Amino acid sequence: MERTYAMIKPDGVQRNLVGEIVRRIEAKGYKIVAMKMLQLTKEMAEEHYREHVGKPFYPGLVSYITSGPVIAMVLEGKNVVKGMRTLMGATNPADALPGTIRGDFGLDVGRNVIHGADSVESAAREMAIYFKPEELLSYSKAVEGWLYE
Ligand code: DAT
Ligand code: MG
Repeated sequence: MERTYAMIKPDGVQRNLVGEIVRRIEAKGYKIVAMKMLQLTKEMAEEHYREHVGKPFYPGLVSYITSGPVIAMVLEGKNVVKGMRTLMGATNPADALPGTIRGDFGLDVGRNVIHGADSVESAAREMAIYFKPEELLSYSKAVEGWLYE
């Protein structure tokens, strides 16, 4: 089963949106296989956002993502990488549709509430920044027969 890395950003935590966001993820049917709260170091942020080094928004991005606690998660489910991107909505909340997390809860591209990996490869790279392999749990849930045919 596919896995992705997702993270509720410092604004999501500060705005008391953790429960609402986790509720949406669980209601969709994705399984939480790892979750913790932490505050990113500058080094972790630089590794996480290494594809954006040199872009004009990069310094602000690193200072935002390290500005407070985040909720780091590994999620599992059918096509979860693409599905989480859909649940999150467009990068800029101004373009994100109502019904998506960014569309419902964000205004500014620099405060877009949630991160989600953009490919299976990015997901694997990102989850390794935050979790040891043994922290990713494999378990079954009774509801699976009602989520998957
Ligand atoms: P996403 O988070 O949807 O994967 P991304 O990887 O292109 O988007 O960019 C990472 C983050 O950087 C994004 O969540 C918000 C910020 N960002 C992206 N483009 C930006 C821009 N043009 N101005 C300001 N911040 C931007
Ligand atoms: Mg990205």
